[in-house]
Amino acid sequence: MTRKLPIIAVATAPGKAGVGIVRLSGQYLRPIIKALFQRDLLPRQATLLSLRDAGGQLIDQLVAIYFAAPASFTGEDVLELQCHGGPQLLELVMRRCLELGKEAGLVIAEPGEFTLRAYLNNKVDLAQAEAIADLIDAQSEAAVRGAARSLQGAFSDDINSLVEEITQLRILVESTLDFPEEEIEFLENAQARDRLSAVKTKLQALRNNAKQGKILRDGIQLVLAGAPNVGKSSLLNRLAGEEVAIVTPIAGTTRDRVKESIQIEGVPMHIIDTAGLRQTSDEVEAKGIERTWDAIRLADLIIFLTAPNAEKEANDLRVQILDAAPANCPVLELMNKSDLLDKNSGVIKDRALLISAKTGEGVEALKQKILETVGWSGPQEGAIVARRRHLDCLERAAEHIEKSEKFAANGNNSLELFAEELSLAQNHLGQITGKLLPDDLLGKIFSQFCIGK
Ligand SMILES: Nc1nc2c(ncn2[C@@H]2O[C@H](COP(=O)(O)OP(=O)(O)O)[C@@H](O)[C@H]2O)c(=O)[nH]1
Ligand SMILES: [Mg+2]
Repeated sequence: MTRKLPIIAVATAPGKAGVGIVRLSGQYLRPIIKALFQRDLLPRQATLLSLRDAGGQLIDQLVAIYFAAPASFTGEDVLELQCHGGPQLLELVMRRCLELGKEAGLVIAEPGEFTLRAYLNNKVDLAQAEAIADLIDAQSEAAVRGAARSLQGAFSDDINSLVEEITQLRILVESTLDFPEEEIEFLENAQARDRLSAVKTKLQALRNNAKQGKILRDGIQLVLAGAPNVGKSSLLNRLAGEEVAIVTPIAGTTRDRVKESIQIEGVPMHIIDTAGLRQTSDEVEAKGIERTWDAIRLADLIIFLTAPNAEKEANDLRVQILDAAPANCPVLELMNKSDLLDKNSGVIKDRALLISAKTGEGVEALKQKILETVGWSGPQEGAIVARRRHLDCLERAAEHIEKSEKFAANGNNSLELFAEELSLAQNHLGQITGKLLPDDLLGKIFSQFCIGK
């Protein structure tokens, strides 16, 4: 994975554009530059140049910028060719570069290889490298800002300072282990317990921050489920503000999943409207219902919709849905068609939130309820973006801190185990920024990048 050959790729998105950029990175690009333009380039200067094919015909007039190693994105020599942004033209530029760079071993870059090199050359740590991909993929303004902050190192700094605090604590413990006679009263004297609880508090804050960051990055998979005709598609349309799904009084209208992404206060919500759950002999509808269950099994949040006069079905469905929902996936029960309820007749159920997809009643309150239910605590000053991977590492670290706390409570008899748990917690934190990361995981992370990144 860590090959040393010079690489090339189109860095801009496929399609027509004013400008398209071809980027090269390698340990020593000067011979390739010379071959392309018959001259050297001064670092960090935009130079207008002509690129010609083997027959001397002009391919494009372009602006070239050369970044000399190590002062570049990848830490290697980098050459950026800012061409006109036509797909065919960029193809020709690439081909010509590959032709002239053949001798130097120039090859087409693999997905994420530029960023991988930046990581391997210590230009960014792993969390920052991931933030580059997250910045590019950001689905909302808040996610852009969070990714930019992670890229600047806000998340990594927090991780590193926590690792440092744990290191200090470990040094303290391990030095005591070398002098057994001093072990007595160690935990009290060194205020080890206080320091441990400070670490724990910090870690908890980091986990909360990362949890928010994951919501910003990935958004929420919100599944609308319920019996046919309760108004699931109407609610989707109401939330989306347009007619995305077909609504009719005929039960079984929605047969396939309809997806729509919206934002609630900057939080991306991927709403999945599903086929109503019921027994059916219709083959297509049955397939749709199977897909509904699939969606439920992958949801971050389920809205279980009911309607007046459909309470009987609801009682059966509620159990089945709660059963199929992933652990930790909240199920929000709503009663739709509140406009049909006689508000004075006492049929209003207190258990379910009331809304009307038809009139819009309760929909604003529902949006707030959704944010609250997924644990969104509003736009934060220092928000970052985070991934499942980060949350997993933080969770494992927290488990080891918990264990170390138990050993600390045991007094001096368990000092060694105490230190061991601290070290394990550190390892998991280190994986976030890439220290102590297994190699296969590294490949997996970077292969998810797009080509040219
Ligand atoms: N009165 C009233 N009718 C609604 C409301 N929401 C949906 N409906 C009607 O209920 C029927 C079924 O709606 P639809 O959204 O297709 O339900 P789905 O099968 O759950 O997707 C349609 O005739 C809708 O116009 C509501 O809030 N109030
Ligand atoms: Mg429907």
